[in-house]
Amino acid sequence: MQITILAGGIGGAKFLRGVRAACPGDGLTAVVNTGDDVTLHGLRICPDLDSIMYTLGDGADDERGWGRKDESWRIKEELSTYGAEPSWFGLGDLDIATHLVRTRMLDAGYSLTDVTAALCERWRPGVRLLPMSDERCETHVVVDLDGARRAIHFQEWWIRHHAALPAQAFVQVGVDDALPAAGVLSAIGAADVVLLAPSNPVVSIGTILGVPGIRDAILATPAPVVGLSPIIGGAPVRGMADACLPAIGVEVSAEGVGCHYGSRKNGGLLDGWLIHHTDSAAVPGVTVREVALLMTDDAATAAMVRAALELAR
Ligand code: FO1
Repeated sequence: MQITILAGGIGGAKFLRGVRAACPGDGLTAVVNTGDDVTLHGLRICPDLDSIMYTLGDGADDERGWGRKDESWRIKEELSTYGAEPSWFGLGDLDIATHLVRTRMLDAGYSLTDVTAALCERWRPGVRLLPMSDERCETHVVVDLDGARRAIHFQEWWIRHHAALPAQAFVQVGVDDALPAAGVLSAIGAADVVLLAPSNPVVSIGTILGVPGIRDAILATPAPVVGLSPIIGGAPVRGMADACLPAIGVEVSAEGVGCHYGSRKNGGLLDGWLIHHTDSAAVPGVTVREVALLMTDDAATAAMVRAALELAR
């Protein structure tokens, strides 16, 4: 069976571990958010692709959720000693090797898709990782800062400001010139099932859907589309979806996000919507099912995936 998953960073990575555990032998393709990508100190950094690659490749620091386990920060300390800004971004020594290889390959003309495949030769994630686009399509956040309204890079908003500055809007810089990466549209069109991971509906799933052609591919695919709610009991399990949803006028609830995604019967995305058993959600035109949605370990996540595939059937 071919399963295609739209996924973001930390939540997406955990979810993909469960998909891999629940579906051994199936063809698994993740379409990954690259809106968080950033160039710092001359290096091209792809946080969501790296979080997923490290997590599936058993190299991630599970506590932090991003970056490498057994990491050290000597270069970061040296950079701040030089006063080389930004000092707020946590660049680990081991992680820098990934960015050096990626940056060198991109500078040599390889696509981000090819670079990701090359890095995965080492990490063997067991899931094909596709960037949503090979073009730069960075998420910037419109905020009021020092008395002026301005757009700052998502990473600065997320890390330096802990998403505490109210987001007035999210802008995908470069999205008009972005195309889905090679393989993305066919991965959606030829899938037996499409899953929306319990990732941030705005800056992860929403960003992927913002790439011209991807939303239409979801609408057109013959495969059932099932989403899993990232909101449990009115709050995100992790991350800061509650700082993002108000900016697009969506209620921070399983029902709010489900209705935001909408039903494929009337131009939306979903056929099915999995919510946590403590929640309730009425999503017109969408079959809602209540399951345990806490990804406490791979077995729990695999059970969620099996429930989603059951709903898809
Ligand atoms: N998140 C933080 O909260 N602080 C950091 O210093 C930080 C550094 C970092 C470096 C590489 C990387 O791949 C991810 C990093 N993240 C950090 C996580 C990242 O900001 C977010 O996980 C994603 O962009 C959102 O999913």
